[in-house]
Amino acid sequence: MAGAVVPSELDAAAIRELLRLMLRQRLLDDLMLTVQRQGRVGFYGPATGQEAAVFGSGWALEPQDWILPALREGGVALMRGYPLEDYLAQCFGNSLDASKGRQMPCHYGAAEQNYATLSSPIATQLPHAVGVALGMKVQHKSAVCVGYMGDGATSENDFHTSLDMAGRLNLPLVFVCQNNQWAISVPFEGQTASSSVAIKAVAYRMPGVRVDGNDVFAVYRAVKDAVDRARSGGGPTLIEALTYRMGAHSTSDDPSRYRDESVTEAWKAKDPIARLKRYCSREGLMDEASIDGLEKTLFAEIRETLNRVEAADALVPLASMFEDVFADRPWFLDEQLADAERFGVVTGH
Ligand SMILES: Cc1ncc(C[n+]2csc(CCOP(=O)(O)OP(=O)(O)O)c2C)c(N)n1
Ligand SMILES: [Mg+2]
Repeated sequence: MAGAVVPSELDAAAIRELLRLMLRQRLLDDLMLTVQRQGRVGFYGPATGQEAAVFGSGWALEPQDWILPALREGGVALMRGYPLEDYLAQCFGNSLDASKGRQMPCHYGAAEQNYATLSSPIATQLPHAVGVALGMKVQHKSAVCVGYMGDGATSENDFHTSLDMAGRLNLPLVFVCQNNQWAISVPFEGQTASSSVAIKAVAYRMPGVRVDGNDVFAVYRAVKDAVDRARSGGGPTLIEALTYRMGAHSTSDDPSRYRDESVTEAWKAKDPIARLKRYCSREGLMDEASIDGLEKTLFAEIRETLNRVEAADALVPLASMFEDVFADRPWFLDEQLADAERFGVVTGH
């Protein structure tokens, strides 16, 4: 990072930890893409190329803060202590999965980390973020809510109503948009008349900040300032972390069919992890040999956890679909369960 401006709060240990988290996410994403291609999980949505936006923003939060995520922020749950076992079990949807296989893979929910479960319809998490932030304000909590989204989400009604209400009510809410310049096959300029995401804040009387989303220090600085302001009653901010989706939208997508991959190659030169590695070597925080060693250790840890989680593969009993909705199961579900057992649809309950 030539000319990197390093926030004073980030000491050497913090920078090394950020590098570790970003490297681990890259290795995890690469491995999970292979695992999906081998038919072992049904779906995966990587954050490849966006790690600075994910971890730079997550680092700015306090434990009492809440996160309403979009698809690519699973790493924020991990950095807050969500166990890798749980992350992987959620992808497999097996008997170790806290959501009992009822969600698509990558739809992590980490209650202990104040990380709400992602819901697939884009931007629907933003009105939820408004609700959480309103609750925090009414209860005078020293907490902030972060609502994440992609660039495509900023064309949704839910985005606009959420910014409007957050601005009007001066909520402790930080909107973080990872602008990776694509909404599946639709490029940024193809889906909005706005010249940026950040400019959309103007209409809702809040600051709109565009930051280099591949510079982990810059993302941290922008989000930390917004979080501090929100916490002290200064109201919401919209942050646009400008980055690039280096791979496919998800495992269900092939970007070579609709975009010029020479542009992707050019963005690879701005790879956030390569930039942070160079910074660490240059500043003597970690030399190349130690970084290589760290990658090997991280990969071994991921492989070991993956093998353990996959080996525990046992399907969630079908009868569990009658559980968890009501504290006391109503008569009609009892009746349906009895029918399902009678016809042999569910067994062993
Ligand atoms: C309301 C709604 N419309 C369409 C879809 C299908 N869909 C899933 S992800 C996606 C694109 C999201 O793009 P963006 O918000 O930029 O996030 P990114 O995936 O690039 O991180 C679309 C259109 C959806 N999930 N929900
Ligand atoms: Mg996008």
